Amino acid sequence: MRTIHSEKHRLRAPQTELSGGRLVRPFECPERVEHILSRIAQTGLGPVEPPVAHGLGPARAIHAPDYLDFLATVWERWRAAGHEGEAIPTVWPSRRMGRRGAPQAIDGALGWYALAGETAISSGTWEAAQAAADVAVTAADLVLGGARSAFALCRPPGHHAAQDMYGGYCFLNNAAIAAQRMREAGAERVALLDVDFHHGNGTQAIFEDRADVLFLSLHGDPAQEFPHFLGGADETGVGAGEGFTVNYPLPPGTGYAAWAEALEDALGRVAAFGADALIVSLGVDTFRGDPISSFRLESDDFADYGRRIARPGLPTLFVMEGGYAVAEIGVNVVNVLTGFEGS
Ligand code: SP5
Ligand code: ZN
Repeated sequence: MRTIHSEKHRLRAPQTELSGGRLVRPFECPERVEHILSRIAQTGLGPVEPPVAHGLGPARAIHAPDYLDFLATVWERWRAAGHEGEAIPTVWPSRRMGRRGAPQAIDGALGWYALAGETAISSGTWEAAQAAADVAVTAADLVLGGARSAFALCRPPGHHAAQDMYGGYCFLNNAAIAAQRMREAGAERVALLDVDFHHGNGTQAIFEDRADVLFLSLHGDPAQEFPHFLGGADETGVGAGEGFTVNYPLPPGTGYAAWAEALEDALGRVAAFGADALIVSLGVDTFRGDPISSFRLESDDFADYGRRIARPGLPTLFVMEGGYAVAEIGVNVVNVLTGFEGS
């Protein structure tokens, strides 16, 4: 399997994450990618190649113009306002507010576009986010060109980013951008399976009113887990998209047997949908050692579910999302990919 990867991910290197009332070193850190790359080399998974630059066109097909302008300028505006730390929102257009649109001041604009406050913005964030989108598009093009599978080693991740919202470590929704790319290249139906521990709220929001992209997500129950406000089993799509959103919220402590049962149901729906291609939002924060999550998958379980994901026999694009047990992330990710390939 070919991997697409950009060194520009290193430009996304914030020093702070607001966690438990403290500013800590971010869980979503550059070493994650280094561990995955060394495991790819160690196992001989396949070549690692840089992305083709596509400009903002593919991102514009998913994200709002004002949101992209915000991302492109937020860091300069934050510095121009005289702030010395990294950009973190402190105020939101919460319930019973938010009638006035994005405010002029950067402090207000941050809250307007942020869905969470843990994700600090720093100098190279926008450049890294654009490179991650290029990675996803380049890998999607490999699959469109006839490859059985490809791995988009995206960083920063994407599945929490909606049309006009960032947070949960995400800025551009790499998997959604790839799905749209596939649609525009002629795939009539795309299934997007999100196995990250967290609900893919951004991806759901982007596709909830569409019948051409089936979104399925296995995740920690939002009653207990981030992102808290989306991901219930009763969210099944909107309008023409009714029936094309499927959520599997699972309780803290979920182990592989229960998780795999949900996966089997999801794969059955992928087959019934008649997808032309499958995109996997691949987060390995379901691992039992993950520092911010509560599922209990073992490293071997990742290989097992990689095999199961191969079963529908679809051209498959894996897009990197979360996973914060850094020492084990390489083994867990590559286990999914080799499980898929070996089956
Ligand atoms: C892509 C992705 O996996 N994003 C996840 C973002 C989660 N950020 C907030 C997590 C808060 C978790 N707090 C639990 C701490 C347990 N020690
Ligand atoms: Zn996650």
